[in-house]
Amino acid sequence: MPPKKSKAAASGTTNDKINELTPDKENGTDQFMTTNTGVKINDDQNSLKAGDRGPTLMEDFIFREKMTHFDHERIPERIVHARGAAAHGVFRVYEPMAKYTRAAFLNDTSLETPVFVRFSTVAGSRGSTDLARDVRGFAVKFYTQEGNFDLVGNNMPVFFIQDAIKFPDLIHAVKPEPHNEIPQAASAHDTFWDFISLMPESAHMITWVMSDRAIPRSYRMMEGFGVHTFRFVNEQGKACFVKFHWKPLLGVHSVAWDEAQKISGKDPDFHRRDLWEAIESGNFPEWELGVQIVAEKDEMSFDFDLLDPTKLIPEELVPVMRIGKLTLNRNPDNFFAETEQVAFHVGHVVPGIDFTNDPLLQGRLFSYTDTQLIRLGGPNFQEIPINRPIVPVHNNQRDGHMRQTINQGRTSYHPNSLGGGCPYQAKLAEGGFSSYTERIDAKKVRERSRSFFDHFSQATLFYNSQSDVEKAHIVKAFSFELGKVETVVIRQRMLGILAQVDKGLAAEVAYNLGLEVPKKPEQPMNHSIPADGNPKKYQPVKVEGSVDRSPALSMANTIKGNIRTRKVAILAAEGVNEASLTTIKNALQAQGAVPEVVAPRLGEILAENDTAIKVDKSLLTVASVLYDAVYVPGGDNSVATIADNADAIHFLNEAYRHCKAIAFDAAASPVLENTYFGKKVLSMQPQEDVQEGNGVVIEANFKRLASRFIQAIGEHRFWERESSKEVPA
Ligand code: HDE
Repeated sequence: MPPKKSKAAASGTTNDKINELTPDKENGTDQFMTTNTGVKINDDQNSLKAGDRGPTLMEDFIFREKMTHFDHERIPERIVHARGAAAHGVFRVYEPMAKYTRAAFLNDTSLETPVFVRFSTVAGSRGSTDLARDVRGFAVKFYTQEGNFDLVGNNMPVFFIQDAIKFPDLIHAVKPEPHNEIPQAASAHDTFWDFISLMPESAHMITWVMSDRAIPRSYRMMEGFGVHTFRFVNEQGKACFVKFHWKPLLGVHSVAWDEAQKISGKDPDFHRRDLWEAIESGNFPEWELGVQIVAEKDEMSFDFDLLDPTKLIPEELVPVMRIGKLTLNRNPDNFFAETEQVAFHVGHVVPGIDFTNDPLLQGRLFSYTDTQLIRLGGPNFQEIPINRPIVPVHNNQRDGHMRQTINQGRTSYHPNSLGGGCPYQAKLAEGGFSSYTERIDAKKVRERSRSFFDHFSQATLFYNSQSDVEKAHIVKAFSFELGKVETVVIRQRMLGILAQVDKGLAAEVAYNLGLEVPKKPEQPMNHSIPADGNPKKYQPVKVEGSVDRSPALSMANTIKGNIRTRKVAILAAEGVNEASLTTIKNALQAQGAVPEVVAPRLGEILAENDTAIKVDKSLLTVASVLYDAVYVPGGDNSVATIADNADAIHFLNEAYRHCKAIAFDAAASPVLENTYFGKKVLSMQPQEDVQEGNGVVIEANFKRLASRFIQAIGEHRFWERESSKEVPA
């Protein structure tokens, strides 16, 4: 018998539990190694040779099988959204939605619909960093009892372009430049901004991408949007328009841009790891599904076109109704088999959900299956386990590469009599899908509706709805990205676009670029030369919208106060005051936070009272950018060591710079003196209010210390610090 695998004793921390040795589900504890034909392998260490110093023999079928399989392990990565992470979960609706849709999974409140959700970045390749400034994909596969429904959305509610025919251009422009394949997973380069500056319709989306939404703290703290307007259709065949939203229960939070760039070096898997660890530790990420419903008769009652994917419906005009909850509760067993092979498609809908004529959506309906044919190698990708519906599949499709189903019988056509007429077509009442009978009566044209020509009003609405801090971040992001553009005329053209979004925004970015905002912005022509040759007809227009501020668009108004899963570093060394460390650690854990003892080296540290304390991470392997907050406990020796350790002081300086909650046991105040912010902060203490203390808590009483620190972490960030002149460059 093969040796049984041992199971390591479970110990305290989350990470220990995650890393605990467990037998493979697949192999159990007593399986022999075999070839793919099931032959038991007796030696997996040596190939078959003519003599122990001789050549390898062709005859070695075990070697050849293993190597051939290895040589074919890679499949083409997704052309966009290549970098991703996913999880399994469930969805449950709160109230029957029968008034709007006949979709069964949105009507039965007792039903838990299994889901598989994949988050992704768009531009980078499979091995790129999670923290790139980018849109995030938010793709949900619902395995419903009426077949699979895929809601393939993003974490921003609008898109760059209005017509799918421009998608290859957009993606070619943002991907690494073709002559030298630089830069990876970054939009800060000439070809991208060349394209954007010539596409005024991208003004709204690009303002979102330059906001902190493009650098989320966690996949678990992002909103999701279906982007397009879809249709719900009820049992009576009556339709309404619907926009889909995902609202994270942990709120919407981001990191700082400087931090994002540093995380990319310290832990390029930051988001992937965060999702994985949260689920492994039982902190299941949750979102509410929201819908904005618009009656058919109101289709034309907005100052923008519902079919235009560069527009959102302000929540002030149509509130988001929260109709159900998504919980992610299980990590994939195998990244390739599930996360890589999952095939989403906007065209996977179930009865009760239907499309609109949004030209971007219409183009997507073609693209997704087409891409799977090459990526997954043929038409049978729906048979891969992660893609299979939970309901049986019966049709007359046959054969093709890697067919898994063994169809029985003679009939693979319909109608037939030999097969008893099976499989039958389902009537509407039997759950058959029937497309919404929208009336179409039009000329066949290559044109865009005039109602799509307002490219700037909602960009302005978005910018106006941001807090001062958010606006400052947008200015910085544009300045960074355009600063990396080498062709001056592109920068100038882009300033012309920004001037139409907001004059102040354009002026600030122009200042940072050392340029003037063009007096008369170059007005790029929007679309093709029309058949009548009159390009004027195609110039963008600006419409006065009925909403000039939408609080829902600002992350400053998100949910705060929940510190579950927030990572807190406790900087300690030999001689730490055990009570000072443990009391705060326990208080944080009680609130669901994840404190980790970070010390100059791994192993254990001996506290003042001789208790041995386990070190979770050493200063050599972590950095402040991987934590949400930091605490320095007392203990003379520990305080002296930390005060003298350049990495520890850098840790604190950086945490301050990134506006994070920081707490000091009053006995650890000497450490503060070596930080750049110490003097300022000490002069502001003591403060009862964490806001007044600007997120830095210094306190001798452990109970008060814990409660003020927890309150500060719950605020997420103290962005006001950024205006401080003392922040080092
Ligand atoms: Fe996609 N998109 N897309 N997209 N998209 C793909 O399909 C495409 C668009 C989105 O985790 C591809 O299987 C076109 C908008 C996500 O596997 C491809 C257009 C939105 C994912 C494709 C768009 C999305 C994709 C590449 C313009 C938000 C990742 C691999 C008409 C609503 C899904 C694949 C996953 C993936 C085409 C625009 C979301 C090539 C042609 C708008 C989340 O088929």
